[in-house]
Amino acid sequence: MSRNAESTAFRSALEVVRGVEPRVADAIAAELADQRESLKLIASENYASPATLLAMGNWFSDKYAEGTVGRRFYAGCQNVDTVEALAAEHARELFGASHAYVQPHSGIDANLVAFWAILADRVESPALRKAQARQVNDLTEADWFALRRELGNQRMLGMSLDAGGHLTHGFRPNISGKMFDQRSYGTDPATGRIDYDRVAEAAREFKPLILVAGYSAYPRKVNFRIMREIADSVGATFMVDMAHFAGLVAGKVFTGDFDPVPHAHIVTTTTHKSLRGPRGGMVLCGPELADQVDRGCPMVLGGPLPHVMAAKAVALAEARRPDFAGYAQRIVDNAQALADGLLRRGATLVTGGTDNHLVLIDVSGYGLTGRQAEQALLDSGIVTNRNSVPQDPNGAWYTSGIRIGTPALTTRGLGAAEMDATAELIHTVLSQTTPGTGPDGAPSKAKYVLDPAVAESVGKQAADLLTPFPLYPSVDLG
Ligand code: DSN
Repeated sequence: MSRNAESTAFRSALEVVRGVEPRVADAIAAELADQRESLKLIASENYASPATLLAMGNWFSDKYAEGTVGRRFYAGCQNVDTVEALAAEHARELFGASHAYVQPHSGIDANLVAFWAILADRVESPALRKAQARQVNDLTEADWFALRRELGNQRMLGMSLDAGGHLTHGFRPNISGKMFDQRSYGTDPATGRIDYDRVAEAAREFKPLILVAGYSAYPRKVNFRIMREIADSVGATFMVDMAHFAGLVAGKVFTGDFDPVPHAHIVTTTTHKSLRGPRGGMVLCGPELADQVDRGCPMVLGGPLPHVMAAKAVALAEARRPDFAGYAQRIVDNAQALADGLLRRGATLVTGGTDNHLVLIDVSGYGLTGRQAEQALLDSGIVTNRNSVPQDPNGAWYTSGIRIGTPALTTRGLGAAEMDATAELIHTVLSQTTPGTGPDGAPSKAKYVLDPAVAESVGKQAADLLTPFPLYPSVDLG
């Protein structure tokens, strides 16, 4: 598409929206301006292509399409079938999976689909078999009671939250923490890395139905071959949530033992992080779980979002192009340059570095909580998020860490030199911020003191760093 066509498309769309509710059109335009101006280091965010964004804004949004391709609960789904089948085909080809389910609306939804599929496949329940044989009307009260009892209290072993695991891997704020009897594996306190012997020991003791690997704040590769061996040794189903690093798998940066697809029974992901697609989720699996996975809607999902599936098909087609591999490698190169720059300036990094797209700074080395650091960086035009570090003394709200990631800035075109300059800006802010006090003069985990002149100067340097790398250069809203 020419630059002119992209500008025309977005301008026209805004003009139409402005005719109905101008405040929405203004907010959309303001969001682009804000994104253009911020040094975005949120590890889970990215910038989807104009083609991906445009594929979402259309009449596919008007269509109900519960069910799956060729087997819908509504008539007239032939065009939805086309885009869903295309998205699934691109996903299968890209990741080498035998089955892809592209309906989940988010990563949480994708994980719920996977949990249901594993429970339905693994738990021996005569009541469940009856229900699956579509004899729901034959189920007695006692059957329903047995079904709830048999499906509940199953065991899940996943990575602990403060070691970088995700809420949906069996933690209380998510339904998985209420559905499953959960135990977690942490990381080695000396290295910050997964200790596979300890995972194996926990699996032997706990005998989980599901072993989950995957993370949202662990800066290292995971050896999925070893994790599968551990799962097999206790008869667990091995599930990988690759939401954060799907782009590195797609771009063949993570291969062999580090590619989850050949090793896991089931893999879930989001499509909007390093994969650079629309906001949504996806499940990949082999034939043995495919039938249960395809029951995702209406079993645990609301009606599919065909406009988002259209955008998934576009983004996955983009990820199959040869240049995506170069992009994926640059994400990791940039994260390593950022980590090196921070280490050289004296920052403490969890695990001492990174081999993926993210870096976790332990800001207690600067005498700060994660919350203080996050806000001080934000005042200076640097967008990050606070995150727990292993055995975090400040808990999950204030935290002791700042998580930074490179997928978004890499999409903009920033490289190693700019990563070093970014490390300098982060270090300047963190080393010049001091903890503040509450109204009673007591030390505060939230308040901080940063000279506004420092924040302003860093903000200006951050903006200068971005100037040569315009975001959506093809889009001029006039
Ligand atoms: N919210 C995502 C992240 O920031 O990692 C994961 O759910």
